[in-house]
Amino acid sequence: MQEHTTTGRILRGVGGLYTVLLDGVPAETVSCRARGLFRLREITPLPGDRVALAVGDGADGEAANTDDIMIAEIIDRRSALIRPPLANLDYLFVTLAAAKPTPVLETVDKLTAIADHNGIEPVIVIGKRELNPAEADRIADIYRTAGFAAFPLSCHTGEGIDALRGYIDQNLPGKIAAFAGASGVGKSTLLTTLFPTLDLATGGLSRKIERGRHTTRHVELYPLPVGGGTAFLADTPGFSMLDFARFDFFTLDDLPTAMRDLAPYLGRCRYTDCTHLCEEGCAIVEAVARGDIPPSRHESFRALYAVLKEKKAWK
Ligand SMILES: Nc1nc2c(ncn2[C@@H]2O[C@H](COP(=O)(O)OP(=O)(O)O)[C@@H](O)[C@H]2O)c(=O)[nH]1
Ligand SMILES: [Mg+2]
Ligand SMILES: [Zn+2]
Repeated sequence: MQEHTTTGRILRGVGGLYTVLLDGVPAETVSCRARGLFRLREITPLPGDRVALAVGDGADGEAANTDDIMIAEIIDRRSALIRPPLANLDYLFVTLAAAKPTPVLETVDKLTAIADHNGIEPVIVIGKRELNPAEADRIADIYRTAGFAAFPLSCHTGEGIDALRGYIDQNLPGKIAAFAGASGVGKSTLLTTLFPTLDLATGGLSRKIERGRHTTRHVELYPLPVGGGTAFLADTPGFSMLDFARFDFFTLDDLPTAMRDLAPYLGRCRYTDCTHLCEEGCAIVEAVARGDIPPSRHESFRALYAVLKEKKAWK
């Protein structure tokens, strides 16, 4: 049998059957399985992976059925999350609300640290701004000072939406993104506002987590037009804060370097074994006192330090 290769991106994988968006125009998807060699190597292709496909030519020159196409190789996997199962996530939109529910910055800081540690760019979205504009802007300031892009906005008044849309159009073409945040902060509303073509009503991002005995949690990527390109939005029904927090090994030693506004001060403390909690001569504590590091970021550092010290590792 003749064979040629083509390339594409895995959009979903359920029960060993993958949906792959082929490169090229017009966009075309195929269903296929992975070669047995993946099982031998104990590597599982994941949504988000770029893959090479081996295509066997059927009798009429066309690939006749699913079995004539196989995932042959994973190309350049940059990162892989175990939970949610997703490869190459580029952007994590950490979503909270100015009010209803009350913002919890420690949770935001935990998510951003884990994302940063995994090479994922966190973007802070503060929704429901019209309920408390001063609070929304205060939070945005904290995260801009810490070195993140931050967008206070309201889906009800439309304020701030264009700024986020501009960021998305500029940065997301060709990238994989996900929205995380507590239930009720307004993620679904925002996604509908940003991407009207997304059909939230018929499943997709609003789908409930399937917890049945024979269903495993899976992620699906939705290709979306952004800024003249295509972004891949991860359907993450199971992304509670906790799920994200558990996705990777993360130790106490990783914490200071994973907080991007604290990291530049490392190595500048008086004592080499400084824990940066409250020590004399701590460069980080001094930077907080000067107003160069937002106090809430250091409070989160201390809280997360305590958790990590207790647990040794988040898993
Ligand atoms: N006041 C206000 N409420 C909003 C806004 N955006 C969404 N909501 C409301 O917040 C609630 C939760 O929204 P939803 O999108 O389902 O949140 P999700 O659980 O994060 O997906 C709904 O009642 C929305 O109408 C907003 O900009 N302002
Ligand atoms: Mg929702
Ligand atoms: Zn220190």
